[in-house]
Amino acid sequence: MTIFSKIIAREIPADIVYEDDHVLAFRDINPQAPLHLLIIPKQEIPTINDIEEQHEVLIGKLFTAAARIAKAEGIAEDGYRVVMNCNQHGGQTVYHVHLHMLGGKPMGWPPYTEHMKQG
Ligand code: DGP
Repeated sequence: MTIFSKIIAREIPADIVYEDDHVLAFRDINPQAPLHLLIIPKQEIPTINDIEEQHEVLIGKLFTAAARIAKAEGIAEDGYRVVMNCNQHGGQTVYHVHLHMLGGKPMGWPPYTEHMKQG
């Protein structure tokens, strides 16, 4: 059980921007861009390494939700970055898979965030 399961269960508050039967999206508590959302499956899958065939439809739904959310947030045309971190070298801190959606400014390249540079 991670903090994200508590957000899904409404046990702790979050600024939720999207919800359907399988997916929840909310604003990151520590934004790295003007728009920084986390898009998560309601089913808890710890890391990308745990994704199996049975999850393929669900993972697809994350991206369908991402497309809808980008349009709703007004960043679809300008563009945005979607990132999923895995384990320590990937900078993962919450072990419930999530897409980071970053936008509202040009994101630049390479895609290292400040907190990752320090690590
Ligand atoms: P990652 O490092 O890829 O595992 O990203 C985890 C993100 O989750 C990180 O950017 C901060 C965010 N986060 C952690 N705890 C909370 C929380 O309680 N609420 C919200 N909204 N975001 C959180």
